[in-house]
Amino acid sequence: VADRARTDVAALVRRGRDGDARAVARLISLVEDASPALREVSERLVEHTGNARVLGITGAPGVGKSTSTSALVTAMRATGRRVGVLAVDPSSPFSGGALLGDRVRMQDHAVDKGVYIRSMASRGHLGGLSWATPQAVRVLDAAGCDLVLVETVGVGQSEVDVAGLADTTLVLLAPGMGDGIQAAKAGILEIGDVYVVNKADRDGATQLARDLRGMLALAQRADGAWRPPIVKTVAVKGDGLDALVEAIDRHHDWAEESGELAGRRLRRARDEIEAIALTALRARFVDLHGHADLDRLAAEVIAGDTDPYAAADRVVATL
Ligand SMILES: Nc1nc2c(ncn2[C@@H]2O[C@H](COP(=O)(O)OP(=O)(O)OP(=O)(O)O)[C@@H](O)[C@H]2O)c(=O)[nH]1
Ligand SMILES: [Mg+2]
Repeated sequence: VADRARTDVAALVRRGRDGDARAVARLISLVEDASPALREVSERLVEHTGNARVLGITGAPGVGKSTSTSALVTAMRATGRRVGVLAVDPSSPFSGGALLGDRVRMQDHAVDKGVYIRSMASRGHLGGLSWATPQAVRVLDAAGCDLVLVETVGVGQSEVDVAGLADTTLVLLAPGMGDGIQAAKAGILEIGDVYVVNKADRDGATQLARDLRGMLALAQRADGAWRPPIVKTVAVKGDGLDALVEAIDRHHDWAEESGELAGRRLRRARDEIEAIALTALRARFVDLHGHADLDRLAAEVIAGDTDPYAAADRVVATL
């Protein structure tokens, strides 16, 4: 409550929209910390959003996501687009090494006014990435970014989460990392709109691209469906970046024309509402039904006075 009293959200949003990077950073912090001001932030942002395209970038640790993100920022800036970057670290808040590396690499862009860069720890939030990232994307959208890049390490569920968040999802692979097997295992064959074989300067890149093409060809796709292209890059040198930008733009155009983009955005908003509602319900459940209350119901179940379904119905009816 003290936080709300101190935070002039309206002024922050105004400054953020004027391109004040510190205001943007502050807004993202409010989101990330689930500040009491979060509701007002969300409310005040909404009329300024809907312009940014969201590009998800995922792949196994070390494939070159951050290097590619940085190279993409350079390429996108060259076309005059304002760019926001969210590097989401799905690991615990205590292992900051990867983030530090990202920050160092991203310093290339530190003096560019048209670029916002932010690392976010997804911490142990219920729902991980899905929780704060959409709001952080909205902050950058409202701040006038034409494009928001969301980088996340492809471990566990996070790459699927990033695909749910993005208008276009890039899946990165690199030779010599056992990615062929990883691709099939992690289900990344379903989530990529554009596949990137990075480190194309290394042995095995051509073979990896060929294997990947073979695996993608096995997927059933309806007529008129998007066929994900494979682009080879050497992110450290910027090689292949023009072709990558072209593939991204082509996917965007297709998604817009086919209705896929509208469908994804609708699904995304729906998921977000559901996640917020369920979080609120859970909080209310805990508020209303402390241990004592549940223990009493449990005792009734044990005594044979009621069954667990009836007991649960009674609880749900109060929410
Ligand atoms: N040879 C070669 N090395 C590359 C290329 N792209 C990136 N690297 C190197 O690969 C290493 C990992 O690159 P990052 O961009 O940090 O990879 P990442 O996927 O972001 O890694 P995490 O965030 O830790 O998952 C770095 O040493 C890069 O310099 C490339 O095209 N060719
Ligand atoms: Mg990285």
